[in-house]
Amino acid sequence: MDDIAADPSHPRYASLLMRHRLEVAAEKGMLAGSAMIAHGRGEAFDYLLGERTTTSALQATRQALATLQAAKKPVLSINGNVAALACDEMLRLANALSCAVEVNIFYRTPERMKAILDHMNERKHVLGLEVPVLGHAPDARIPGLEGPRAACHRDGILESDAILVPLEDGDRCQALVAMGKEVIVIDLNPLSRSAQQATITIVDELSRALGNMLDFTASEGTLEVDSDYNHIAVLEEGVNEMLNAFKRP
Ligand code: PTJ
Repeated sequence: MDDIAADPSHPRYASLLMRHRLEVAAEKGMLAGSAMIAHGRGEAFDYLLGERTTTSALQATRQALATLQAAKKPVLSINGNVAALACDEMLRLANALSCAVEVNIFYRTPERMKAILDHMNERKHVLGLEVPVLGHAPDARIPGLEGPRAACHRDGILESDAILVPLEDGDRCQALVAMGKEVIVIDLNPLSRSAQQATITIVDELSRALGNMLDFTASEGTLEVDSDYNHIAVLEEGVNEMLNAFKRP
C-alpha cells in the first residue's frame, strides 16, 4: 500500500511514513484543509513523549479495548486524517470487534465523503474483511450539534453505546458524551477539549495505539474493564511524561 522513498532503517521512518500517507490522501481529496496543521500539532506532542507508548497510554489502551469489547453496540468513527493514517488498522479492529466503522467528518463535503468512503471500501476489499462501512446514507443527527457535521447513521453512531473517535473535535466529543455513550478518544494532546471530556483518552500516536489494541486482541482475547479506572489521573500521567521529557535517559 505504501510506496515511500525513505528506507525503513531511517530513524524517523515511522514519522516519514505518516507524512507520506497524508500526502497521498491529500491528492485523493480525502483531507480537510487543516489536516496538516492538526497532524503537525500531534507530531509536536509526540516529540515530547519521545515518540513511544507510555505506561499510562498503555493502561488507557487496555481500558479502551475492554470497554469496546464489553459494549453492546460499539462503532469506530473515521475522519479524513484517520482514514489516511490508519485505515487498515481501523478496519482490522472493527473486524475483531464485529462492529461497523462510520465515516463522520468535521469539514463535511460530498466530495470528501466520497473520497474517504471509496478509500475505506477499497482497503476493506483488499484486506478481505466483511466490515460494514457506514457514512454513505446518514439518516439521523447527533443531538446538540449544528450543521452537516451532525449527520450520522441511526444504525451506527446514533445507536452505539461505545464509540472510538480518534483525533476528535471538542464539540462533537461533548455531544457524544451528552448522549450517554462511552467515548474513547485517541489524542496526543492531553490538554485538548476532547481529551479532557472523553470517558477514556489514549494519549498516544494513532497507529501505535491501534497497533497495541490489535496486539492485545490477538494475545489476550477479551480484556477486563477496570472498575477503578481514573480518566483524569491517567491523563495527568500523560502530561507529566511530557513535562519530564528532559529527564528521560
Ligand atoms: O476530516 P475532518 O474534517 O473530520 O477533520 C479532521 C481534523 C483532524 C482536521 C479535525 O478534526 C481537526 O481540526 O482536529 P483538531 O481540532 O486539530 O484536533 C486534532 C487532535 O489530534 C489534536 O489535538 C492533535 O494533537 C491530535 N493528533 C494529530 N495527529 C495525531 C493526533 N493524535 C494522535 N495521533 C495522531 N497521528
